[in-house]
Amino acid sequence: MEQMTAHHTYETPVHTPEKEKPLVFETGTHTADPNEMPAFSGPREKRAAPQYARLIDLPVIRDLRGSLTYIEGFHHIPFEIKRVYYLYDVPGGASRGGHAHKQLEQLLIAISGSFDVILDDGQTRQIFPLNRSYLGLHIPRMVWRELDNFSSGSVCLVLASDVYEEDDYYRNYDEFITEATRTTEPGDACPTRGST
Ligand code: T46
Repeated sequence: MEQMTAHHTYETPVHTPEKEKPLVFETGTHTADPNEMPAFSGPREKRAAPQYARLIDLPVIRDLRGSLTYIEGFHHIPFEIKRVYYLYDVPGGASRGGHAHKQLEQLLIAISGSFDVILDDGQTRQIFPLNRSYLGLHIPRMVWRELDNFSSGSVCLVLASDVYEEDDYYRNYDEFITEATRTTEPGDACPTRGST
């Protein structure tokens, strides 16, 4: 088995589709709640705070030529993939994000290098350090996100559930918080779903 690099903070077993193993997520800043699996039941994934964000351990095929990871919509992640984009050439000290989506769901992967994702659902704010190309962070709708601490040469791959739509963004934190805290159930704060 390939050794983890110095940046590795998760105790994550290598995932091969034919050999399922229990998943362990442990870092200084990240606590995963192993209880109560959500409706989506991909290969192996656990709920983590904020309550509706999840780290998903993606399949890895390793052989002497290297490693291959694949992602199928509605199989490994709980949505159909309608858009792919990636962030790269991020200068040292720069941050991205600073918004939430009304409907969009995304999976973020540190395809190369590392960066931190700070998530805030209006109740919980937590840092997810990403540094593994087989580890995806699923961000459901109505979660504020900020990305920073990009390492040199890092690449953030994003799989999105829909095409780009500026109207889907909350780019003002106060507006987001007003809407997110208006409903009683976290993650169910989307105005287009009829919450009042
Ligand atoms: C997110 C983080 C991780 C497009 O025209 N099409 C696109 O698909 C996207 C994603 C962006 N754009 C335009 C909109 C802005 O004029 O590109 C410009 C930069 O977008 P933004 O400031 O939203 O970029 P980030 O890196 O702050 O955020 C992006 C995504 O927008 C967002 O959904 O979660 O990456």
